[in-house]
Amino acid sequence: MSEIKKVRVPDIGDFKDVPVIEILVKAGDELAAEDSLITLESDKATIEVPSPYAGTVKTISVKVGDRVSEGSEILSMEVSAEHTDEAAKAAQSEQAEPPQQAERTASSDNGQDKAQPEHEGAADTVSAEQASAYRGSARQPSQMISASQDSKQAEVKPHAGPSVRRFARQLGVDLSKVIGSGPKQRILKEDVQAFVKQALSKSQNLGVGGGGFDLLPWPHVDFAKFGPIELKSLTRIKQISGANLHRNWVMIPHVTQFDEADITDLEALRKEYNENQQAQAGTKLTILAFLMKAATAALKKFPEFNASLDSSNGEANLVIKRYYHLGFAVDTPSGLVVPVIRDIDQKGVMMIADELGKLSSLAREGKLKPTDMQGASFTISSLGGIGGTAFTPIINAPEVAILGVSRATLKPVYRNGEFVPRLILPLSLSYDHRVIDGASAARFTSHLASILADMRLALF
Ligand code: CAO
Repeated sequence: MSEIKKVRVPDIGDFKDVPVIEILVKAGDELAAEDSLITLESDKATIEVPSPYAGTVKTISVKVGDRVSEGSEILSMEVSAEHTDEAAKAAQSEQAEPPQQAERTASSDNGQDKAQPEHEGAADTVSAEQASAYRGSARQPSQMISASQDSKQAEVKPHAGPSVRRFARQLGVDLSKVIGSGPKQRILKEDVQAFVKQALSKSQNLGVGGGGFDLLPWPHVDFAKFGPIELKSLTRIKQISGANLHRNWVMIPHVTQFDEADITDLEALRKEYNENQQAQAGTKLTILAFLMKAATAALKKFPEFNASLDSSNGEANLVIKRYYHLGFAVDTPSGLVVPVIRDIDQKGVMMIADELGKLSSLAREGKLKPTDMQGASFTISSLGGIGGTAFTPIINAPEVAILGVSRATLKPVYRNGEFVPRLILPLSLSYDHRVIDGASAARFTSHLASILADMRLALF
């Protein structure tokens, strides 16, 4: 005998109208009790709601972006009567569990998980951003949330769901070493698989690929022996972007192509526009807005630069994107962030400049939403407002190229038998050499430089 049960959001403490950021199941999925159903994210915590029953998902009542509170319907499940009885018994026995036990479970480490598999999800929702855990409708969420938030150990727990944790344990993978590619650096099953693949290929290459020069352990030096020191923790943004940059630098064979664009005429146009229009429009037209437009025209001509590598079916493929969402690096007091302006091909430079200004302000105030930083197909990193002549930007995976821009300076250019002063903009294009050949990169930057010298070329 089976019956249809509606699963609702359980008591989640003081949280109300919490956005759903992930749906972890779909209709037809066979679930075990305690499998995660959805992830909620409030300002302060990430909350994963587990299934109270084992059974089959029939219908899903929520979608990503919906806001839910205690009692909101999540889904309906077909549950065998036997399982509902078991769930009720389990709930009763958990209610009898003393609070200290629940708190210890919430911050338990992997060793404890092994001894108590029924509690394994307790730390699953503890993310680096002080995310907290909620397990089992019969427990007291507020106790568990505070237990997670209070525990320093819990703050650094990897952010992964119960099934991924189980999978990682089966393979003996230490999740703290795995970089998550899901929302908020959440670790997905594919990340664990990629980690294992990488570890296997590393061990195969050990002592062979390095020509006798394998990586040495990181040097640990007592700097205090040499003089006064100060310890400063890295900001959260730097810790996350550092892990991403490290992965991208190590995993992508980068080459950087340097070039120069003559932007004398473009700068004259920009200045004239700003002098005449800025007061009315209220938006400052910057070089970066033109660069985005010009880069998009170049991406249309060279689609492999607006792409990502994909090996999900076991072969290497290129996913060419027919949309033009450009990320741009913003220097903030807490570190580097990369908001994204969408559909650049459908926008004029004024609209782009307006969005640039708004997103840069939000970035500096730390108010960007995760969606403001998603979906880029290509990125521009401009240090032109600060200085420098060239640099080697690191590709923002899974993109395959990034354009670095340095400060434009007046240079003497030989034209028609004489040197004339021209405003020259340095370009540094880093590209993934697995996807892009050097010749294509040189063609791309030459074409981009031509467009910047004469924006009318962006029309073609
Ligand atoms: N050459 C010469 N001058 C430039 C220039 C360039 N390439 N780019 C900008 N400028 C000028 C601007 O015209 C502006 O001058 P005025 O105030 O006289 O008009 C001034 O520099 C400041 O520009 P800006 O930085 O406010 O505006 P922007 O649109 O060029 O850049 C943003 C916006 C968000 C990209 C920038 O503020 C920023 O944060 N840059 C840093 C990005 C970064 O850290 N990259 C490194 C990533 S790898 O670690």
